[in-house]
Amino acid sequence: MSEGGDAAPAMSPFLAACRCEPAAHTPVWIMRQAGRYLPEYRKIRSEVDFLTLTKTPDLAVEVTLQPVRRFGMDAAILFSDIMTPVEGMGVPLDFAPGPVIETPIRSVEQVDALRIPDPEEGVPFVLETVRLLGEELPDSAPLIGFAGAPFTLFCYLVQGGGSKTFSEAKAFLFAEPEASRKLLEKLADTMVRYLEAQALAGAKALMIFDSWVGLLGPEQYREFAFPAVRRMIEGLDHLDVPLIYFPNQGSTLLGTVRDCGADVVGIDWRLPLADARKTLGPEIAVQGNLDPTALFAPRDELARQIDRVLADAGPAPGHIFNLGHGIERTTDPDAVAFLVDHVHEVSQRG
Ligand code: 1CP
Repeated sequence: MSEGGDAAPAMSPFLAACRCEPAAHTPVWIMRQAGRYLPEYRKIRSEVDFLTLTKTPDLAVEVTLQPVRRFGMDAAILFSDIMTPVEGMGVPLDFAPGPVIETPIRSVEQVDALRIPDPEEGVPFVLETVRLLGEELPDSAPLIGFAGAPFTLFCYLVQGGGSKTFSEAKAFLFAEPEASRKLLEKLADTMVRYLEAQALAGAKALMIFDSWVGLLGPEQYREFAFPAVRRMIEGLDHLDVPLIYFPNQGSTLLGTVRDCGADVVGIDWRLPLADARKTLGPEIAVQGNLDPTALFAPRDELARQIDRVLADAGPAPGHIFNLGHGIERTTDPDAVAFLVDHVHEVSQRG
């Protein structure tokens, strides 16, 4: 493994890469690294439902630590969900297994009725989990706090649940632009407070998931989703923690994304990292972007795919290895172990 050595940088490889500074090796973690592909996660989930798991700090800490322990990940990600803070806004929430909202938001009156909650009151269990993780995690695996981007949260709130197209949510943007903008701003302001609270509780980096933004054309992105995420990032600028923005399936939007203010941009597998780097420039780090299904390939092919991602990222600092989206639940954990070890070995820099 790659820890130690007299000249080891004071900063963890993950935090160094976030700041485009040289790291001892390319850091690696994977989206949805805590979850159902791990038998130790399934064991806990067989005893409690998902909401209980997110609301019980000891259990949330345990499942956050599981992949760090098993694989030696270079970062941990808080075990929670992007929808968790929405309950405190006054929106009752269920999971089956994705988020379900009984009364979707479809009017300006419903938008006006939403609260911007104090995180210590709305989600004390999340902040307690973050605090406990600060005691448990090694310095080599800093904690990433996270939130949903306003547009992605908007998708669930207006649609009422998961969808392949989020047509109702997108239709609302076109039909009710003013109410939409109001909702997006309210979500941005709520998420600023939520992420700020996570950083104050000890999160070392913050990630904003824009999972559904690839459904938008460039004009709707620039008019609605982008200003809201930019507002969010501006609101967090005063914090001394790196900000990661992940515009999933957003390769055609990267020219706009470049100006969002994030330190790191997550890239899905549809765009080579070299192209992303060209658009984003040398001062923004990239995170990604192995196709999650590559983990089902024989080891030699998996190694080849990993090497290609590393080669695409190039020798400049500022690459955090990750999948291009969340890990599939049928993935063999041994393939993940191979991935982490291979990235560490190949990218070792003394
Ligand atoms: O065990 C279970 O049944 C629950 C499955 C599950 C898990 C493990 C859900 C429901 N959420 C989570 C945890 C989670 N969600 C994490 C922390 C774990 C980790 O990464 O290790 C994070 C960061 C999220 C974020 C999240 N939730 C996103 C953004 C990231 C992405 O994958 O794009 C989204 C879109 C959600 C919504 C959601 N929550 C759960 C599901 C199954 C879904 C997506 C399904 C849908 O849209 O219907």
